[in-house]
Amino acid sequence: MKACTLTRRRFVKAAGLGAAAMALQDRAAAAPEAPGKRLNVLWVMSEDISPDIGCYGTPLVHTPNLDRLAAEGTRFAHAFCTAPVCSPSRSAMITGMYQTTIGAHHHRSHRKDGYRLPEGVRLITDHLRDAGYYTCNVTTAAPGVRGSGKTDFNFQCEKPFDGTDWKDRKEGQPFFAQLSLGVTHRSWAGARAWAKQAGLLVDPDKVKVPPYYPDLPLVRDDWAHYLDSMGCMDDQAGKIIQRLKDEGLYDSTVIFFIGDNGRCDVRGKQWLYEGGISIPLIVRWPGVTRPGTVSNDLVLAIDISATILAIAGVDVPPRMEGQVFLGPGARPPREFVVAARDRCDETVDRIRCVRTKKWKYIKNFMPERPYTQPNAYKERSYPVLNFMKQLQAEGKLSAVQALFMAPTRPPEELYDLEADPYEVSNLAARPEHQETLKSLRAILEKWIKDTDDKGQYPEKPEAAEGGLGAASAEKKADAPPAKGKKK
Ligand SMILES: [Ca+2]
Repeated sequence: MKACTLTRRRFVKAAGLGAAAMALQDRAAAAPEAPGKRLNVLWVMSEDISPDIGCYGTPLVHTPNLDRLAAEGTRFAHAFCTAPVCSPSRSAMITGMYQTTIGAHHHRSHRKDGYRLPEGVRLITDHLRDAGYYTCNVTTAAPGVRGSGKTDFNFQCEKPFDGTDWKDRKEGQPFFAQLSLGVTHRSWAGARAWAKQAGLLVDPDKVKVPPYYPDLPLVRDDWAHYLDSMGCMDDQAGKIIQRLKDEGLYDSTVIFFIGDNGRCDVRGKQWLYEGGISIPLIVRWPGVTRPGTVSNDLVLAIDISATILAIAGVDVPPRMEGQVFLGPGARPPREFVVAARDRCDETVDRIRCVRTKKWKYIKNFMPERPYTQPNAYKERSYPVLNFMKQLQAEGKLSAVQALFMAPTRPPEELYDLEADPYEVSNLAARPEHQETLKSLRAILEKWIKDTDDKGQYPEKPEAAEGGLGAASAEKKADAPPAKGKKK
């Protein structure tokens, strides 16, 4: 998809316009086409994907529908989830709050303890319902396509959605639909079967393996299998878009497409490297997004939550941490984003990161523990992890590959993402980068204080016990989809 080659931003820059004018034109854009008419919102989230889609520059994948969506709307090059794993990330998105603020930060820790959201924090669907919207978590997405219906909220709540299909709304009622696509979740069996039939299997010999992985057949195969899932997911996204068109809703519906967390791999899902927190974000907002634009603004997934309220004409609650990032009422772009990793299943950890456009600062609060702490889910689901452990024991990893196998972690990591996009050269101890380190450390410390990051407090034993069931739940989610069944 080459429509993104000359972005509006680059064009404005080339034309010599000032930064302020550029920001105004890019972000405030035009008013919606039909003032007064309330737009529908469709929020599609695909499981466990990094921006590995054609329009993001990924070769070998076949994603014509999402590439077209990006050509008709805006692609965000710097979008991030607030947590690199499902339940904290989705808890944040549905509330517009950092999971660390609302006590939902330990993955699936509140399944048995009746934990409820703090006073004054509501689901965006509650706000939307009050505003007259029909809310649904779509299962019957389009002919031949099922949404997984997953919520995975790490708190108890009643009736987060009104139904499972926007067709059940009242006549003339606007809708908010959330839709989870599960085909990109490991084990990718259903997606690969689709790709094989379509003649779109990715050739493992052609994939580009990150330098922190050993370039060996098992790794190439696993990476190619992940990329295989993109084509099937894109096909499903295309069918959903076609349904909107068939129903005459395409130009009255704002579409957000994202991943719920990064790819399910070593240094991906469950960690705060780019593979874990960087997600695709494509927005088509009729009358607001300009075709084929690319935005380099830093956006958090919780900013989508706030923006959806704005689309619906709902005042964003002052307490909401997500901020409107697009359209009328857009706030100035973020100068940094923060993401957090806490206990996942049986594996206790606390990691925080601050990311600017250039820098990534990571704080390991438990540096005495290795990156590769024992974790049943990851040991079962990440073949590359087990393979790398074996190669490490045999002394066959390069220095860069061995970084992640170290028995302990540095308390702080600092990466220059422009010079080192794979985050393998930790600059935290370099004298010339101490000012940068100090300023990012200060940002994190202030954020922890300002948001009252709940990760700083000990977990209640009953919640910790509840989280141990998460591994078996994830195992169920990993099962290959049965033909014709929910994927
Ligand atoms: Ca996920």
